[in-house]
Amino acid sequence: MDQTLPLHRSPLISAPNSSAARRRLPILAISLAALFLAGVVVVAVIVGGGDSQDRTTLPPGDASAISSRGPADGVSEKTSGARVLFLAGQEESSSFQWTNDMLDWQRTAFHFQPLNNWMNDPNAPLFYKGWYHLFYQYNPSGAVWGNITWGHAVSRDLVRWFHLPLALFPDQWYDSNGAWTGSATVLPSDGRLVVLYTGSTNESVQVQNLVVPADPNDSLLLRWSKSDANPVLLPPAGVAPYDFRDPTTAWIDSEGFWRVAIGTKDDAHAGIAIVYRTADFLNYELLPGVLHRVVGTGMWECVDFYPVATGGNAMGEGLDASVPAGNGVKHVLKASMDDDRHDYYAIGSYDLEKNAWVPDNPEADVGIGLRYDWGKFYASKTFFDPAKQRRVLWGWVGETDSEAADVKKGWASLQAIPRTVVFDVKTGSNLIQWPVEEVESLRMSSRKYGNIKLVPGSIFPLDVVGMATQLDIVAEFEIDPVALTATVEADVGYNCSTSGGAAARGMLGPFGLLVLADEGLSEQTAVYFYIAKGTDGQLTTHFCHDETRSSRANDIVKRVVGSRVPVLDGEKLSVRILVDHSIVESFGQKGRACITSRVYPTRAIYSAARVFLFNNASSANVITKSITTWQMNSTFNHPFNFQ
Ligand code: DQQ
Repeated sequence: MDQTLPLHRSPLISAPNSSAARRRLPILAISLAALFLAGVVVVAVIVGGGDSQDRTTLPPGDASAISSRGPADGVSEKTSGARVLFLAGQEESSSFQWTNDMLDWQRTAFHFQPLNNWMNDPNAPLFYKGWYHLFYQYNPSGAVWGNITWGHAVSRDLVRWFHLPLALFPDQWYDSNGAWTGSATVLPSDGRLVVLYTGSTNESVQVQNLVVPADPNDSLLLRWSKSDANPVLLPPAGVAPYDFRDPTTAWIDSEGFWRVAIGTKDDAHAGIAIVYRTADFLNYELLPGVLHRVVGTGMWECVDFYPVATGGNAMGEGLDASVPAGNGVKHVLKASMDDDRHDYYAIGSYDLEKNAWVPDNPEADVGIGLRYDWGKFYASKTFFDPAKQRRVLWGWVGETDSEAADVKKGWASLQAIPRTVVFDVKTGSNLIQWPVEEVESLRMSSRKYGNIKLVPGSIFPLDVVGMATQLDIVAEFEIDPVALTATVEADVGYNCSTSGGAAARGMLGPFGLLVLADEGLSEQTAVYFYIAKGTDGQLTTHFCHDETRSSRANDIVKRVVGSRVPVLDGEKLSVRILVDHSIVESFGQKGRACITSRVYPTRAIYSAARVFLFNNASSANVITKSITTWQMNSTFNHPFNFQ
C-alpha cells in the first residue's frame, strides 16, 4: 500500500525534476522488478562498497573548524562527529549535495519527533490520568543543541502523539543556561506528581530543581510551577559544579523517605551514582557512601535505577520503582556514559540499608558490560506504566549526519520506539527489550514467506508490498546443521565492529537482511548474524548492523556495530526490524540484543527502497524458516486540538 509521507514542516524549495510523487513507482512495477531479481545473485555486490574495518567515514579536513555544541556549557558533546567544513562561507566540496527530496524523505513516519528543531533526552515520561506524557530536551530556536527547554507531547497509546505547548523554560537564574534532564515521581499516597530536573545556572553550575503541576487536575499537565525553594540541591562537597546532573525517579525506603540518585564522577575518573533522601522533595540529606562506582568510566549521565521481577507472580511484568529488593526482585542500574556516549546497564542486588548496589557479574559492570543498544541510543529513561503493569524504556536517537545537513532539514533527532523491559528468565543475565505492543496496531498489509533456502553467497529480493520505507519485519533463520557440526573454524576473536562487516565471509556467516537498499545494492543497511566457532566447538552468535554502505554520502558517521547475543538450545535465530525512513531499529533473539542505526540513503528512498535476504557465509546454507513483512502506517502526530 502506498503511504502518504509525513511532512510536518514547511518543505524546502523543491529541487527541479525531483518530485517524490513523480518517482513513486506503481506497486505492480515493484513486484515485477522483485520477481525478475528473485533467485541467486552473487554476493559480490555487498563487497563492492569499501573495506571491512570498523569504519567511521569522515571527509578530510581540519576538525578544529567544527563548532562543538555542549562542552562550553558544561555538558557533553552534542555534534554527531560527521564533519562538513565551511571555508570562507562555502561548503567544502567533499560534503554531499543533499537535495530537498532526500532530506524530506529522512523525516520518520512512526517514530516520535517534534514538529521541527533540535531534540535530545527523553524527560519525565509517565502515565497520568489516562495520558502517556513525554517531555524532552528541546531547542525552540534551531536544529542544533542549545536554549534547552522542555518540549511536551501526550498520547493514549505511546504511539500516536499530540504535540503540546512547551512545558518548562530556562527562565530563572537557576536554569537560565538550560532546563536539563529530569524525572517524574507519582506519590502513591495521593497521586501527586513531583518532577526534579537539573538546571544549569547563570554561571553554568549544575543544580537540582523541583517543579510541580500548577493544576494537578489537568490531565494534560499544561502548566507547571517551579518551587520557590529552588534550587533544592547544590553540588555537594567534592563534586565539581559541572558534574552533578539528571536526578532519577524517586523510590521509597523502609522508613518512608524518598530516595533519589544523581550521576557524577570523581577525581579518579570513576563514574558514580550518589543518593539523597528526602521527606518532602524540598530538604535533602546526602546518604553516606555511594550507590555504585565504576573505575575509569567517567561522568555518568541520566542514571536510571529500577527493580525487575526475576521470579514470582510479577514475572514478566514491570515493577514500580519502590518495589523492594529480595523475593524475586533484582535491581537494574543504568548510566549513560559521557565518555563513549552509550547507555550501559547491569543487573544486581540492592541493599537499601547500606545504600549500595552490587552487580551480579562484576566483569559486566555498568559502563563495561551490557548496553541497552549497540547502535545510536543514549540518555534513556524508563517509567512504570500502571495501566499495563509494564516498565517502558525511552531513548534518544541522535543524528549521525552533519550539523549542516540538520540545519538544512530543520530538525535533528528522534526518540526510539518505546520498549517494554523485562528480566530474561531464560538466560538470567540480561534484560529483554521489545517494542511496546501498541506498535503492532500500525501494521497494515503483510507478506509472509517460509522456507527460503539461501545458498552460500546469495541474495534474495523480498516483495514487501508498497514502499519499503516503513516496515515491521519479523524473521527466523536456521543454519544448516550439517555445516554447523562439520565446520572447523577458530574465529573466536570475531567482533562485529572489527571483523569486516557484512562483506567479510566466514564459514557460518554473515547472513540476514539488507534494508533500505536500492535495486543495484549501491546502498544497503545490513542487519545480520554471524556464528563463530571456537576450536573447542563452542558456538558464539553475533548480531550486527553494517552501516558502511548505507549511503553514497560521505559526510555521515557510518559504523559496523553489534554484540554477542545468547542463543539457547532449541532456539532459532530471530530478528525483528523496524524500518522508518532514516532509522533502522533491530531486536535480536526476541530483544536480548538491540541495535539502532540512523541511515541516510540517497538512492534507496521513496519507492526505490528494497529489502533483500542475504547469505554471505562461505560454506553453509541458511534457511529462512519464516519471514513476515508488514507495511507500517504513519502516526500522523499533530498539535493537540484544544477546540
Ligand atoms: N543532556 C542534558 C543533560 C544530560 C545530557 C542536557 C545527556 O542533563 O546529562 O541537554 O544527553
